[in-house]
Amino acid sequence: MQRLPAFLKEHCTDADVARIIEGLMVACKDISYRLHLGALSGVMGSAEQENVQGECQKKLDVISNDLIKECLAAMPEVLGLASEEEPDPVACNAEGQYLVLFDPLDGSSNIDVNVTVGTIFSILKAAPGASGATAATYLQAGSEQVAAGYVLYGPSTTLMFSTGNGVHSFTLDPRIGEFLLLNDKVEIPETTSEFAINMSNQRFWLPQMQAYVADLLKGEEGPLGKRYNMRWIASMVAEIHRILTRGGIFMYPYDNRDPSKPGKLRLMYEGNPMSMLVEQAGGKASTGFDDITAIQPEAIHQRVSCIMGSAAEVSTVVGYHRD
Ligand code: AHM
Ligand code: MG
Repeated sequence: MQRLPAFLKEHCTDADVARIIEGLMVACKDISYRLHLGALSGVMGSAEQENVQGECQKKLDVISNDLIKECLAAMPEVLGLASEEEPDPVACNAEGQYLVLFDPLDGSSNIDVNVTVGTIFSILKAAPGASGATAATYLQAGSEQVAAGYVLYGPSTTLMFSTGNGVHSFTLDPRIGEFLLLNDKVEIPETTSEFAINMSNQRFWLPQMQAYVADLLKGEEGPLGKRYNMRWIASMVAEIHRILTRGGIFMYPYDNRDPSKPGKLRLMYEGNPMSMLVEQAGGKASTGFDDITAIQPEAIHQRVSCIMGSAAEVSTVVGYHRD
């Protein structure tokens, strides 16, 4: 089985991007180790502080953020970073050309109950002369991403990434501390009968989304003509991993709980990187109205409505929004 460094050398045309992905994996291996020790690592529970979005941080959110930051700051290729856990972008090395945006530990409400979480990353190229400390440097559409991926910390630790030429999956072999290639061309089946959505928000959705899910629930007798099954892990990484493995549709759509937040998930380090992976694997990613990766971001922590997965099912949802 091919090791990650050899695979990157062979398949990634940009050596800087390859080094950044390898560097990120040093931090992710450390996070994986700590998560697998669980309560024995002494890092469970709340950090008793809030992030910029008013969410209560877990100790492991903070530790994971610090581990990744430390790794990236030491890399000459990295101009700056932006994180879910940092209010503002952080400048790294003035000679670097790349920006790394990340959610250090997504789905962290799952940590204390020993359920899958993950790290999500997106890599952008900075304009010449741009500053790593300025938000404007980072505000590029998802279609500009040069690479994106996630590391899933589940029963095994899996890396899934794309540098724009398909999606590749690796598993961490903890015996040798290396990511080994599992599948060099991950593809999402075009159709599905499995959906993932947090149904408790139903009354807050747009009428279009309410109509689509109502039709889903009608099964064989409804206009969609098939019986669907449902999953909800409350960990986007786990949800997208399932979809990249066997198809499906994941939705965290717009809701009007708080009109200032169009959806719960963040565009730049959740919506965009996951959209790149889904699209590179043959699926689709939309807000219901627009392609997620076409959105011109206005803020680092901007929210976005996410509907992504098997291409035919996402097109069906887009159809409900158009009509
Ligand atoms: P987080 O970045 O604070 O962990 O929030 C993102 C997570 C996603 O992984 C998941 O899809 C969603 O929040 C679950 O939210 P909810 O608890 O509302 O179902
Ligand atoms: Mg998150």
